[in-house]
Amino acid sequence: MKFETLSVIGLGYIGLPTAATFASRGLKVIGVDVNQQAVDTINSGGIHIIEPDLDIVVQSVVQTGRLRATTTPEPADAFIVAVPTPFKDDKQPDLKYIEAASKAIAPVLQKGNLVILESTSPVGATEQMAAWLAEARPDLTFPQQAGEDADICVAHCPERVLPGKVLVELVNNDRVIGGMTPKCSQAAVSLYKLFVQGECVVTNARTAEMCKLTENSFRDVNIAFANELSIICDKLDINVWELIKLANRHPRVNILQPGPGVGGHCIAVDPWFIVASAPDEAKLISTARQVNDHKPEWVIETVKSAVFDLLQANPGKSVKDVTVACLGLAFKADIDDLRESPSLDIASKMTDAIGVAVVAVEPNISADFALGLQLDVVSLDEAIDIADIFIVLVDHSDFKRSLPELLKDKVVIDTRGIV
Ligand code: SAJ
Repeated sequence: MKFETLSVIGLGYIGLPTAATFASRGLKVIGVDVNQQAVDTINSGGIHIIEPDLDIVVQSVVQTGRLRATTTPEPADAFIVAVPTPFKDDKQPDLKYIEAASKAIAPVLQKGNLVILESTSPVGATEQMAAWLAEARPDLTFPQQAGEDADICVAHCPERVLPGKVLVELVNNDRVIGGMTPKCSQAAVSLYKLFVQGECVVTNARTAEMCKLTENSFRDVNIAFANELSIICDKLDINVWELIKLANRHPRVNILQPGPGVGGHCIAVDPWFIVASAPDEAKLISTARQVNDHKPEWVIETVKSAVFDLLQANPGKSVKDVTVACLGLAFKADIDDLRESPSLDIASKMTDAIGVAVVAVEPNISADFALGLQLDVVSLDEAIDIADIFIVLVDHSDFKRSLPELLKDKVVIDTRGIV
């Protein structure tokens, strides 16, 4: 299959780097997003997210006319759907963005097109997307109706790139390609091979869906183990960081790092898709989610004890005279992404939970963005001057360099083990 034009639906953390990378390999890429502001920013050569080197690539492909953004889908040889797949209040997957994307591209589909779902999805979502497309376009045939003879090929090719290293991992990681038929898989392989240097490994759509969920659940369960250890060690007065370093000297032990909880739109979400599909069977996966989700509450309780100790030592002070500085709001180091961030959760709940004043420091967000957070966001220097207690919530590289010295004589709760 030959591809000249590609349309990427959803220009977020995955869609935009993917669109830009394809464009940098010579494809004519049409990026589609419902957010007019994002579309305008991209068309002016800028980016609306933080990801190392992405600005340079986007600027170059927009300048050469290889990437153009719009809010209205246009015909193309292939379509990549990279929209969010959140969960609802009851932790059931919410496919409304995939449904909307399917309905938006259906009118411009043409015989011979390939449609790829990249969004992390519950098992069965690719078949569901194909069903929505078929419903909207009864004049075309789809793999669920015509198998290998279908007019439109459909595949699931989950993204697996690490935020902060997206451009490198997009090219180097192996790619799981799950076509609804072998022909669909081959079509998708020939598209990704335009830039993927890793191996493109073929399977079916359901296995590809489950594979992505499995990878993130594996990590979630392992982080839960580290988080549980940190709570046990606190109780037993053992330094968990030292403990993990020691245990990891065993040739078959590799424990991950505890933190304030698990954030992001992936690891904190995807395991619930497995639980939703097999609620009685997915016991460990569900417990791990609960352990990780509980960690922010535990951090707040720890801060409460520190505040209590501080007031005991300073009888003239009352709780509202105490200022707690939350250092970091992003869900992990060196990014600006606050989605599902346990750090933001902790900072936002602290005043109500304990009664202290809270200031927050997040070097990776703009002043304008900070204004919308309903938090007193200050510079690190200002926080050092005014706060009584410091909680290290994110291990940003800058923090790793400066905090050990800056917090030397301060009351510190270090959820990341960097000071
Ligand atoms: N975390 C810890 N301790 C650790 C590692 C991570 O507390 O030892 C926390 C982080 O601070 C963060 C959360 O876990 O809050 C998730 O961070 P992460 O770096 O583990 O993963 P993500 O969410 O940035 O990206 C993951 C990756 N999946 C795996 O590594 C299996 C990435 O490859 C996926 O593409 C991405 O999810 C996704 O989009 O699904």
